Amino acid sequence: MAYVNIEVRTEAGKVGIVQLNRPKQLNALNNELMDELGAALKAFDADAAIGCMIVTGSEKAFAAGADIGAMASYSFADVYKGDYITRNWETIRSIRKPVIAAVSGFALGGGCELAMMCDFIIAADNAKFGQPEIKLGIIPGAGGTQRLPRAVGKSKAMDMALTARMMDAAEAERSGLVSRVVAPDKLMDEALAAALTICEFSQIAVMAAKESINRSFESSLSDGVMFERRMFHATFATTDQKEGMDAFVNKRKAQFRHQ
Ligand code: DAK
Repeated sequence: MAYVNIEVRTEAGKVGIVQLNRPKQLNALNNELMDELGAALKAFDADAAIGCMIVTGSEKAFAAGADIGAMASYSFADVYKGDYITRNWETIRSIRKPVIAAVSGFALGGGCELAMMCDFIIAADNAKFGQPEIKLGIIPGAGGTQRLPRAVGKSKAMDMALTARMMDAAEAERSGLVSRVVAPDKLMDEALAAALTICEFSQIAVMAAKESINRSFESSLSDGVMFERRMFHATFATTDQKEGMDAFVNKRKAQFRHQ
C-alpha cells in the first residue's frame, strides 16, 4: 500500500514506526489516514521481525481529532451505517503486539481516543489532551467516554468531556493517562528505548501480558484472574520460559527466540 497520510519506517529492524502526516491539518484524522494507519499496523503485526510499534505525530500535534471539514455534512444515516467515520477506527484494537503512542502537542477528540487505544502513552511536556467534541454539538465517538474515565476517573473525565478543558502533560501523568513525560526533543528517543526494551523480551510473554491486561477491562476480577492464570500456565509451554529462567539461574543474559 502506498501511504499518503502517514510515514512508515522501522528502527533497528525491530520497531515499526507510524508517523501521522497531515501537518497542515494538525494531523486531523480522516478515513484515508485511518485506513493507512490500520494497514501499516497490521503489516507490522504480521512481520515476525517487529516486536513493538510506535504511533506518533508532529511536535505541534499528535492529532487534533477527526477531520471536522470531512464530517461536517454527514447525516445520521451516513455515520450510523458505518461507511463513513466508523468503518476503520477500531483496527488498532486487533493488533496483538504492543503499540506505544508518542504524543507531542495536541491530542484532541479522536486524537486523544487514538492515543488511548494504544497500549501506553509517552508524552512530551507540551502535550495537551482533550475531548472537546461538546463544542461541536457532538460527543466523543471513538471510545472517549469509556477509556478516559477508566484512565483518569469519572470526575476528570466528566470535566474534560463536559467543559472541553484540556489536560496538560503534567496533569495527564498525575492522573494516570500517560506513563511518562519527557522533553519534546527526547520524545522519540524515550519511546524508542521503551520499544527496544520490549523487543528484547519473549514476544509470546509480551503478547500474553498485553492480552491479560486488556482482559481486565472486559471482565470481573475473578474471570480476569482466571484468564491471567491460564495465560501464566501457558507460558510454561514455551522455550522462552526455559531460556529466561535458565539465564537467570546461570547469571547470563537471556536470548529469547519467541517460541
Ligand atoms: N479537523 C480539521 N481541521 C483541523 C482540525 C480538525 N479536527 N483541527 C485543526 N484543523 C486545521 C485548522 O482548520 C487549520 O486549518 P487552516 O485554517 O490553516 O486551513 C489548521 O488545522 C491549524 O489549526 P488552527 O489554526 O486552529 O491552529 P491553532 O493552533 O490556533 O489551534 C487547535 C489548534 C487544535 C486548538 C484547534 O485547531 C482546534 O480546536 N481544533 C479542533 C479540535 C477538535 O474539536 N477536535 C475534535 C474533533 S471531533 C468516531 C471516530 C472519531 C471521532 C468520532 C467518532 N467513530 C469511530 C464513530 C472523533 C471526533 C472528533 O475528533
